[in-house]
Amino acid sequence: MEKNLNISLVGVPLDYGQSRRGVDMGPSAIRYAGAVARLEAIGHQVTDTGDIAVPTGERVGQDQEGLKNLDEVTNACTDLAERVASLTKAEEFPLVFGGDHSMAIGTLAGLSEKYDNLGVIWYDAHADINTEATSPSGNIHGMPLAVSLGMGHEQLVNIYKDGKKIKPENVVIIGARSVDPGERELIKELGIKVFTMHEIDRDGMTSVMNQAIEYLTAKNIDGLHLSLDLDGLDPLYTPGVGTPVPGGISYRESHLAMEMLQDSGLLTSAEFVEVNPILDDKNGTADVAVGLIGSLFGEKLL
Ligand code: Z70
Ligand code: MN
Ligand code: MN
Ligand code: MN
Repeated sequence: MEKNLNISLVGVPLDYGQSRRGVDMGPSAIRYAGAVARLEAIGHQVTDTGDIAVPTGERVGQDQEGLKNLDEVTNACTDLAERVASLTKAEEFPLVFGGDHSMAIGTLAGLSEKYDNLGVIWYDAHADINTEATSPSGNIHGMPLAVSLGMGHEQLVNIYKDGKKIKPENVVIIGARSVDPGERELIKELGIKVFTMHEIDRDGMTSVMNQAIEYLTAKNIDGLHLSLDLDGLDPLYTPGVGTPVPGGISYRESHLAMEMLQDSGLLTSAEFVEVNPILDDKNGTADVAVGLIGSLFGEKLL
């Protein structure tokens, strides 16, 4: 990654992919925590392209075939895919703020316009690889990885363009510690690379990130996307998320992971999702997100 990128921010004030209100305010919270100034101080050129339009107010969504708010999520992800595709076309680096994680369906769909062999790092307590057949909740934020791999409801799978947007062998999940039975099966069936909390504790984050980067490099990826769910960190550091899971990645491990991604020079896009200011403590989760953005984009300690 270059030292002065042209970074374009996109906000996705989406909360239809899950059941707790407030995560639609995530993009505002991350901006308020100083994301633009932080990136500019590193030397990057930053353009805030604003938010994707998502219907607000009282919930208008309808459940369809075991999926909550299917049309609302579809519409937002379609708009996001178009925005992301136009940014990569303009050689801008897309940096997307959420919003619940269902938005990743749109981000990855948009990225698929430019990248045929995209690598994806999924930094999350969850695997987000349910389909409507395996989901315990019907929440689409538990499904974006499956959908992007071509599995699940066809309305979601065919967002922006028909079919799968990424390859299973190009995905690395980091931080998983809450995986549903159907997700476990699909992970095994597809052979997806997962570093759970067990591997992080046993081998250390340095080893895990080195392995992840080596693994993806060996796939000859033509771009690398980081999809970072703030619930990947331990809720001690990021309480402002809808589904906190104890025993998570530490603040220091997360900064190290971001610094190692920066040093890899591979990153071509990123998203920071699931910041919920209503559940947060003094916007601390957005502060952590902005700190991680600093490390990811080349802030140095000395
Ligand atoms: C569960 C489901 C999830 C985030 C919760 C939870 C998914 N596996 N994802 N919080 N970010 O409902 O599918
Ligand atoms: Mn809303
Ligand atoms: Mn997630
Ligand atoms: Mn999660």
